[in-house]
Amino acid sequence: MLRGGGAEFTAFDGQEVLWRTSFFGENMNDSTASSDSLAAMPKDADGGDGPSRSSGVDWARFAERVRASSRFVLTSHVRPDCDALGSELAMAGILESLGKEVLICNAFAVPPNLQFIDPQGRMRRLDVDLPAAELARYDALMVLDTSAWAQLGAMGEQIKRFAGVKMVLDHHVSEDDLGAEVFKDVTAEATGRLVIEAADALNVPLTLPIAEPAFMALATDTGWFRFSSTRAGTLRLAARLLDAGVRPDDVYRKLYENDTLGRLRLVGRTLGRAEMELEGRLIHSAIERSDFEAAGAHPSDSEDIINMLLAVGGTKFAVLFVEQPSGGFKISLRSRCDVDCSRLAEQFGGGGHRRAAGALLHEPLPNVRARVLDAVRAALR
Ligand SMILES: [Mn+2]
Repeated sequence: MLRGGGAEFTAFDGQEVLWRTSFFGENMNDSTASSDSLAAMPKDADGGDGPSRSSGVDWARFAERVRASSRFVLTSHVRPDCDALGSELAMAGILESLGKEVLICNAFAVPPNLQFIDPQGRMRRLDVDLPAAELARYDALMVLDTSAWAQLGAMGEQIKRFAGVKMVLDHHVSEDDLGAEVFKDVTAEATGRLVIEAADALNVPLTLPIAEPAFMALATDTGWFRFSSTRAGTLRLAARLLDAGVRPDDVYRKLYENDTLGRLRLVGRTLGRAEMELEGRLIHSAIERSDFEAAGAHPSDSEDIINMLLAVGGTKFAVLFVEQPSGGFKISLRSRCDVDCSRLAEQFGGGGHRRAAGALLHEPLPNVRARVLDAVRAALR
């Protein structure tokens, strides 16, 4: 199971990523926050689209808007994934090659496991690395990979206040009125595609500093080219990025072969005690604080283990109980059937999506396990 984001992963892992950020002091009780970052998943083949054709974006208009401004602020969604970060960095490279001044400013810190994407440390965090008043120096603001206020965190207020040109470049279906001109293609498999189409529209050649983050965006949002959003055109676009010098083996290693031995041992302990019930439809496991210590693992190392449980053939529902550093047990729920995770999570004061949700219970493990599994069994019967 790959880590590192992606459209489907984001949907399944929205809760996971959300909780993960909680270890860094944010969103601890934010389990019902909208993290609707599920990309559109077009079912149809694209009929052999070239890499620079898109059905939703008026690229001539986009290019006109870009040419008319000179100092750009780029921003993206909280609980960032590689499509958010990679699209920002690639767009920064494009705009800079046109002689524009570019600031990347977000309402989040780049998560430790994704910091490799920004070797030059270009990402600024609003109010931490950059006072909000600085934004007034810029004459254009571009929001990438989201169109929802709920996903913008503290940048939302700054976007409302911003006096210059405002643009959105995105591929998500859900959309708020951000008071910006919207350049959107919901058939795009990643915002990273739209960024490359923008480069084409602006006649910017694909150098490695543009191509590499764009490749990370494209590869992760398509689950490394295996989700249903992957089309022939996806691979043609990827081929262009490889022509620009991207090394997929290098990117893959940074993304997915970057775990610690502690993480590996934690995975081993957790999978080793997994239990199945209901003729294999339900699978569950638990991680206690002592497991993190014994494995030498960091609290965030439990991320994504829930999805590994679903790798067993025939499983329809997975539950993972994870003891939190601050106390209590986080419950993660994943569904591969019509049982709605968010409804179950809501029974325990949590929330999330149909296919992925979570809650936090301050009770001993035997109680938590009994209560949650009883509810899940009842829902699965
Ligand atoms: Mn995306």
